[in-house]
Amino acid sequence: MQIIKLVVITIILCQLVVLFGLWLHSNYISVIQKMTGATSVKSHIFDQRFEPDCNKPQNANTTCCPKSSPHLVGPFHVEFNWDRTMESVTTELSSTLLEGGRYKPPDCISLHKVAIIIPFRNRHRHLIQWLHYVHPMLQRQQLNYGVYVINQDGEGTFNRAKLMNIGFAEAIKDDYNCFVFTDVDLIPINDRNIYGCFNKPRHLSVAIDKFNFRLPYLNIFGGAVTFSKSQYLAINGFPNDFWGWGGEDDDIYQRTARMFLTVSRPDMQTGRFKMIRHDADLHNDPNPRRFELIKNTHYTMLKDGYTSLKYNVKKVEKDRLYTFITVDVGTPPLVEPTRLQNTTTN
Ligand code: UD2
Ligand code: MN
Repeated sequence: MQIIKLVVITIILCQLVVLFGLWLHSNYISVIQKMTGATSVKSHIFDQRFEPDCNKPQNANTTCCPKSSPHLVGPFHVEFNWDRTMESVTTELSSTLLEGGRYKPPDCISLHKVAIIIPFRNRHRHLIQWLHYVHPMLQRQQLNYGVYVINQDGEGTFNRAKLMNIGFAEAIKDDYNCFVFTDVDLIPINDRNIYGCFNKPRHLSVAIDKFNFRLPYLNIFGGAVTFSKSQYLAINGFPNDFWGWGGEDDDIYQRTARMFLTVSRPDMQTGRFKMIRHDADLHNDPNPRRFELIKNTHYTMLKDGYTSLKYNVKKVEKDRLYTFITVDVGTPPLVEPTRLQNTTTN
């Protein structure tokens, strides 16, 4: 009798804990908003259905492109030829593109209107290879797209995630509904890996040659990812305060998991990439604060992100192959408050 009582009480307690967990999760945003005073992010956004552009009423009389493009070939050959120049790639591709690296399929309305955002500084050699292979692939995918290279001005500490926020802020002016954020050194080798948006934020670069075509760890979210406009806004964009190499991809994963629970991914054959080998860059040393920052993402994500983004555009250049936007991202805080505390107490 006693045992039955105990079991019943345990079951009831477990149910209460589960219910409390579910309540906390569904009210997460409002709870955090109360704690932080941040009010700009909507609550309860776990699954943002992606609405294709061509379903909009004004496009009712035109043909949407098919779900699967007839131009896809699957795996394709990629070889880094270092004799290629920006001029040779321009000659090769300019007839297919509009100013600023823009393209629309000629015969149908694309399901996706995609801004491709590349965080950048001093990687022209890589950009040449990327443009040579990825433009034709995006065209085979029948995307309506534009390529935005967001170039960090000056020699200060590199800030990849902030550059991606700036890319979103600048490209959204051209009315995109989907955003691909990709490293300049990642070249897809299967064109069935669609650079478009899905019902969840998507990790595209799941199988990279550098990692023997495997995920090095389950929650990796670096390389190339896609977000619809509303998915990106739901996570308050990316962090602005990761200066130097590393950690920002894990922060973005945590923001995404918090709002969408899981991410979308292609299968390991479709999601294959070649990564251009390179040495570490100047002014992009591993960020010593990255582990400490990632621990607090759930609390900081509403305060630090798209809604708190500050930057200055120095120059916008519309080349035939891309729009090149040079920006001042600012500098990392000189003395961090936690450091200051540590030094004064030690
Ligand atoms: C990994 C991640 C990358 C990012 C980085 C840590 C994968 C496949 N890649 O790449 O997404 O999370 O670690 O920050 O998981 N860049 C420049 N100039 C610079 C420095 C960086 O253009 O001076 C850009 C460029 O687009 C580059 C990207 O930032 O591809 C990432 O930097 P990385 O290539 O040095 O980092 P990596 O290869 O370790
Ligand atoms: Mn790299």
